[in-house]
Amino acid sequence: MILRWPKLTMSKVVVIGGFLVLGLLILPTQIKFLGPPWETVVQSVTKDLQVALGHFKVEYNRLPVIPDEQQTLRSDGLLLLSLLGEVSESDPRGIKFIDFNPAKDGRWGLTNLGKGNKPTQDTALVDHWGERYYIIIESTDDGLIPNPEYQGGANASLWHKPPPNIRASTLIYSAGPDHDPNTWDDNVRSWRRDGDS
Ligand SMILES: [Ca+2]
Repeated sequence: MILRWPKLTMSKVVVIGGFLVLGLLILPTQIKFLGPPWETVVQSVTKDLQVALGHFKVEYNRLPVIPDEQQTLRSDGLLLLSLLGEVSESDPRGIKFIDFNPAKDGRWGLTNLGKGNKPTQDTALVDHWGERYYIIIESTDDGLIPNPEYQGGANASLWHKPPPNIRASTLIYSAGPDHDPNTWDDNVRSWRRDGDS
């Protein structure tokens, strides 16, 4: 048996061409709708902050702030200003360890900037949902940080059991789209869920 391509009439060509044009019109809209994966972009900021803090420590053999044990810091104040190269007391060499764009509509960048977009005491770095990041610094010299997700194991499930400690020098996370740092399903963290940073 010989298979033949169906004969193309002018009307079929018009219909197929119409669908092709429609597809080309819809495709960019679909791609725009899918948009950038915000979780991935937000996680890259948490990792950038981690790297900047690491560079600060290599440069000065200390961190911009010394937190109390298990204290959770936020991406603002002395810590942020020092990384931005704005505090001569903690960063005498005036090194800019990290830089961010001004936030738009209170989201995704630096808020409360002063004249000429200069960082001020009130400046904060906010995530895609307008919240400051959470930062925990290892303070016991054993290379471990208590996992903020652990909650005594009470929130363990069949699929995910948060380890009690994470091996890292810093843990940084975003509260995610729901703005709540205690709901971990949508939190964006700098470390892997299985406990390695
Ligand atoms: Ca959350």
